[in-house]
Amino acid sequence: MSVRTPRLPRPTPSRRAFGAATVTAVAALAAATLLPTGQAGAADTSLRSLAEAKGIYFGTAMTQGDLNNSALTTVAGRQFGMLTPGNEMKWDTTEPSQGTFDFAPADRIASFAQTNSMKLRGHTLVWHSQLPSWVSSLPTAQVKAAMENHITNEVAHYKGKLYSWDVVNEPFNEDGSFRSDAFHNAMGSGFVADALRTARAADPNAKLYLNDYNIEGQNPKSDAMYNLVKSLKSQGVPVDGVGFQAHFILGQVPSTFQANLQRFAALGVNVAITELDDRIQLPASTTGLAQQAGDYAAVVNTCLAVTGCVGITQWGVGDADSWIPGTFPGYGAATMYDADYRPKPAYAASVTALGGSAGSSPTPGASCKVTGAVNAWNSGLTEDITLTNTGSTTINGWSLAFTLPAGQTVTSSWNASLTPAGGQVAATNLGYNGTLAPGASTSFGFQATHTGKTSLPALFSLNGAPCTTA
Ligand code: 9MR
Repeated sequence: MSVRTPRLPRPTPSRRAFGAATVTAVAALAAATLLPTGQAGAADTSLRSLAEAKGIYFGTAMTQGDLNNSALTTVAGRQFGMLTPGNEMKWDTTEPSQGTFDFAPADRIASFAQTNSMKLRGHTLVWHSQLPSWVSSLPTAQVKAAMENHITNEVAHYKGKLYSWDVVNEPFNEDGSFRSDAFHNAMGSGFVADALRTARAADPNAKLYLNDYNIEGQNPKSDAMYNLVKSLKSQGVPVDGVGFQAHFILGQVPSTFQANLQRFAALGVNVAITELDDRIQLPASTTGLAQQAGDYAAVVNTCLAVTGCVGITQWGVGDADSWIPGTFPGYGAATMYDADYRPKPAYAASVTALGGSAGSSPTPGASCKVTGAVNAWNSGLTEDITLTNTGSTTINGWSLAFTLPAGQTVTSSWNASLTPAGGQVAATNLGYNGTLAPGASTSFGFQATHTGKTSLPALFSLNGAPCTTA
């Protein structure tokens, strides 16, 4: 994959360099004829496949501890094609004391990515935060050499293994002035060019990014980033992309988002959404979750609309592993998956924005199968659902998420506990039927009112992983 071709025209739909090789096969699958039930054929409707079919990636962030959470890793591997270590590549982990490097934690994340055929974003080399105190205590005259040595060693360790590096993270204050940190204090704004050049020398193929928050819309901070990138490009400094973290507040995706990404792309750099989340005041209401779905769809549509937007990364897999509640007390529910890794409306909205059908979810290799039957009358119906464990490991405790056809509202259920009763439903096992050995099935059912649509629910996923429905 060429590093220096963002200006070159690319054929539709692979108008981006990313994922072009998979476009034909996935597009062919996506075009599979719909079956009479409204379920797609063998199409893989994961975020990663749908994104790749559009020529972009959909990624997530994981930390070391996440590797022990099987519900999380299952969703991560199936749904996301790009991975960013949440903390493990930061300076305090990789060079905790001067000249002593530790890449073991990040290597564990890299290995997970490799096992699951995910690409990696390196995050981050030069940042004022999560910086060991020895760096900020250095005499000013020694900071440049320490920075270059840090970059050289870390980038060399991952040479050829990373898609991109966030070389400099969060260099600006909100008013567009440079943040006064160890690097700016020692080198002035020239630290950015020096860091980029050092990284390029250590790995000529990784795409080199500048990354920041609150630069998604047009404002003094994004103006500063724009002017910096323009100046770097005019000096021939190797900068390949700008990362827009996109830590949004519900309902506040900036109206200038697309125009802003567009002006950066016009400078000849790629743009990427690097840390997407959308925080909601807790408890999240149904209306809030619907607004969040709209926000996610807006982000996906924005990236798709901007040639040069290479992909989107969500910061964390599910609400349980998001940084938001710890930093913004009273806020949370910021990702596409709930605390039990069940897809939320934002997931369905993202799938739809990527051209998938929220009503079809079969995935090759899925470990669950769902069949159902409906008995409908004027304004009511009963549905019997059978869930089969088609995987090779025993399921201990299950939660089957699905989307009801519009107008259906559950009024009672049996053999499972159903919450909530409208729209997105989660059916959870009762005490007696939580264990499903490989090949085993269990059935539950519910009664619902309807307003004309009497079809079966759609988008079934078991503990966060999509089920087949044939
Ligand atoms: O997700 C990271 C969290 O685990 C750390 O505690 C936090 C410390 O600053 O950093 C988080 O990630 C940050 C990212 O590296 C840069 N942009 C802001 C993110 C949220 O703080």
